[in-house]
Amino acid sequence: MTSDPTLDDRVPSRTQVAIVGAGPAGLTLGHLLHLQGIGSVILERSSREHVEQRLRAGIIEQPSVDLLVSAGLGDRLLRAGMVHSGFYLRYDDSTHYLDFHPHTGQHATVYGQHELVKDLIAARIGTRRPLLFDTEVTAISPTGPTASVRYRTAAGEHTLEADFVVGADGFHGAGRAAIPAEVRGELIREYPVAWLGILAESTPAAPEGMYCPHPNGLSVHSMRGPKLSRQYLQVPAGTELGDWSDEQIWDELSLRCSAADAAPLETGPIIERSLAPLRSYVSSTMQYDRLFLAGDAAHIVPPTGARGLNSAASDIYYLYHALVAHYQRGDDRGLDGYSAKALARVWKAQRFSWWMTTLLHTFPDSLDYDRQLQQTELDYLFSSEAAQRSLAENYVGLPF
Ligand code: RFL
Ligand code: PHB
Repeated sequence: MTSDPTLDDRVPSRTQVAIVGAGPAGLTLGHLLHLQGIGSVILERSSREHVEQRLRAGIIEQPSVDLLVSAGLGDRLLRAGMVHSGFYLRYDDSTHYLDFHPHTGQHATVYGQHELVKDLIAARIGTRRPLLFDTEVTAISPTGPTASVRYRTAAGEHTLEADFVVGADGFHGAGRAAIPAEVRGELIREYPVAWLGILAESTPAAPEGMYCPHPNGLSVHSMRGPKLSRQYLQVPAGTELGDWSDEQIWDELSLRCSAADAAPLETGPIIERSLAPLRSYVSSTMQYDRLFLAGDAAHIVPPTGARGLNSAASDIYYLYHALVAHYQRGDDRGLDGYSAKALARVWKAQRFSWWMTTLLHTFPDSLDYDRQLQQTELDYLFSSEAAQRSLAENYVGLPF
């Protein structure tokens, strides 16, 4: 076993809040509760190395940054994160810039999710509260006078009792499955496309993020550093990573982002590839008795609007305040109203993600009519300050 304070023998058989999943949602909640003296145990299926290296989100909105900074979790984020005042949109041979700052006074921060997860894990270990890796939750019992969680480690099966269980265990976790199917409605929209993502040792295509809608499909050009680009290609659903050679990826990225007013795209060694299907999902309830869902466990969006991690942060903000009111003042109104409050903001993120997704992709079944609407919407965006303001306030993040 390891020498960090996550050893099995430090884990109590009872805690106040059992948190399933050491992603951004679970780790942030555990830390916020710790600051208020509320105990938790975090159980994570994967290894520490795996969660610290899993490449995902990059765009962190202002309310999420504020939440992390207020909890003392933002030091490295503020030091190493790249402040982006807006983003570029390149189409029809020309490049446009949309500046959020004049409309909102705010900006977005580009900081790799895995770097954030490293910071959150280091902070958790600093609190000496339990965080178990390689620990899979196999069953959650949320009803009765106490909740319980069954989990499996290399040492065998165990049970943890808790006042509450938080399912912050992502889209494929055990949390949502513990809500009976007859209680939980599901709202789903699947798109016939996916994003093939690369991390490459090359200079980013533009000084800030850039979206390039193109008849072949969208390309997205983001970054993780001055010589480290993060880029995405819209590909058909069902594509496999091996279907594309490095050369084909660079050719297609270069084609989609080419413009008369732009330098050619710099290429370089591709150091990581990933595939993400584009789908939207919302669970109609985020609470069942003593179980609360947060983040991707309850809802996902296509990555186009860069909202997923940020929606997880708003859930955590509401749930944290509700748990503090319960423990410190015996006030359960926040817990009772959690699902409705969290879902109201989740739906705003769903709306924005749907809008960005339909605006920027070329779908295989798009009609000429749809393409004309996209063109008109883009033209409207760059001719209307009101439209720019609306996009800007959503991209930097609506208040929690
Ligand atoms: P996570 O990060 O999936 O963490 C859940 C954790 O739970 C563990 N787990 C279990 N542990 C114990 N027992 C079980 N039975 C378990 N089942 C699962 C998992 O191992 C995992 O460690 O969920 P969380 O915390 O809700 O965070 C959500 C975000 O990860 C996600 O929404 C974002 O990555 C989405 N996303 C983006 N969001 C943004 O806000 N801005 C972006 O720029 C952005 N870009 C992206 C993205 C997601 C992408 N992909 C890969 C889908 C770009 C991409 C390409
Ligand atoms: C990213 O930097 O990973 C990124 C950028 C823009 C998006 C999604 C993800 O819409």
